[in-house]
Amino acid sequence: MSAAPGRDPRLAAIRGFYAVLDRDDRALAEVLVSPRGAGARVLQVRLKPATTREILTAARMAREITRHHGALLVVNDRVDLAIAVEADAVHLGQTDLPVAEARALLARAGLPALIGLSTHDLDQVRAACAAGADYLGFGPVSPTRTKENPDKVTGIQGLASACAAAGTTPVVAIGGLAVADGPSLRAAGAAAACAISAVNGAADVAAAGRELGAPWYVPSDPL
Ligand code: 3NM
Repeated sequence: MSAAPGRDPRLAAIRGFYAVLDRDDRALAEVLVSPRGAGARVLQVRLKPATTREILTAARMAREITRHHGALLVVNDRVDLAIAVEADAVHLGQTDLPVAEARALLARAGLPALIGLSTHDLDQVRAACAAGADYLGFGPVSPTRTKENPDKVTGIQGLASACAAAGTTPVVAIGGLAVADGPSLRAAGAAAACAISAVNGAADVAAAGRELGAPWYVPSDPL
């Protein structure tokens, strides 16, 4: 987990609990990224279904909160909205803009945002790395009801193979994860873990997020 030469320092935030804001809810955003809450270092805005205006409003609010807490703001799917709110990263799916086109648009807008790409099998992992994605999502590791038409479940072995294939590119495990899954996900080589329903739907969101991310922050582990 040591930093590779030339690695973008912003990628240090892709570690432990990767939080998703799935509704326009300021209190939820605050508890996800506050160090007194779940303590996520990264927050992705992913509202589905939602209008462009609704996503923009939530992303502006999340920009304010992530800036206050020094966390990374990621906008899902939408390069235009990432530019509008000056996000730190945009997260793309397999059917969204290709990495090169997204990178070119961001450069033209003067926003050197990171680009994350969702992957679901080893071929996609290799292609994403070749295309220059800064980090990868990989899943669904377990069955999920949050995503429409999810890909085939990869299991923890599939995740381990993906992390090996990704090399130094950080991999965020996603899909049907429980808050107790952190140790096995970390052992498989994931840099971070994203759970939406298990954290955002928990009675104690702060405790759930902290539990998921804790294995990446054991005291003996150098950052
Ligand atoms: N992407 P939950 S699975 C947004 O496989 C998303 O790429 C996935 O939600 C993928 O933690 C997923 O509630 C949903 O299962 C994750």
